[in-house]
Amino acid sequence: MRSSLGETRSRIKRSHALVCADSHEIIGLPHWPDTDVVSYVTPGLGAGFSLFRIVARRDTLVAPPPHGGIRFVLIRSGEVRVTDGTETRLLRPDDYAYLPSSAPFTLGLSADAEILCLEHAYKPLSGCEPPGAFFGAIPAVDPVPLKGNEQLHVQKLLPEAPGFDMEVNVMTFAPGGSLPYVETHFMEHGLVMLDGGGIYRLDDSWYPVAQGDVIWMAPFCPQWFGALGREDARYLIYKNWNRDPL
Ligand code: UGY
Ligand code: MN
Repeated sequence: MRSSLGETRSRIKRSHALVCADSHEIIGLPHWPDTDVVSYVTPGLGAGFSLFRIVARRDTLVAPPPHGGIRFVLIRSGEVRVTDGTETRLLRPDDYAYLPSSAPFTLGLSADAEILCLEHAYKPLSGCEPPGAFFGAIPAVDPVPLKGNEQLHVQKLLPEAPGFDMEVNVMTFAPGGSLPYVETHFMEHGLVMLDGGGIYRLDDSWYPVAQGDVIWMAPFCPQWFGALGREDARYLIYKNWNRDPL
């Protein structure tokens, strides 16, 4: 709900940002024709990646990123036809694609399509072939909890191979579940609350968060989450991964 009284839940700090629907700026971009774009996280904040939402206004065709790099898309609604002219996939809600810049993948969005999109510059690893395109669907929650924490499950969306310089995971917390400790690490995060809510500690601030909220965590931002309410809290989380920080 937007307020005309100068209020917003969004907070932009040096070490983190919380971006909420009440302050979204909906724009158009020439390389995303016939779509509404909401940029949640960009390098302008200090981030090493870009995270945004795309909503198609009509059937539309989107070219590969003009700036190269990896494009990761998660379908939230509608259909998206992904093709490089050789390989074609039709993606539906909860399907996702990791698209390298080495192949010219276009996105054909249906008029009702909504996608989450994350882009970053790929960091090569010497002696390691960069991965090709990878497609999947958010899997059912693994019955085995994370490190014996009964209330926390993690689903990894990308292969655990050194060629991948990023991780995208879905983390599911049962009500009352939490991260086991306050994390500080050199990797940064982009996070989208998919369901439920709770309290996010970011640096020395504590924020109530709910479905639709987006968070950027800079390297070393102290972070902790505790789930509240009666339903599971679920978030999608990106981090730069598998590479030396230097
Ligand atoms: O993978 C992570 O670093 C994750 N546990 N961080 C987080 O949920 N804030
Ligand atoms: Mn973390």
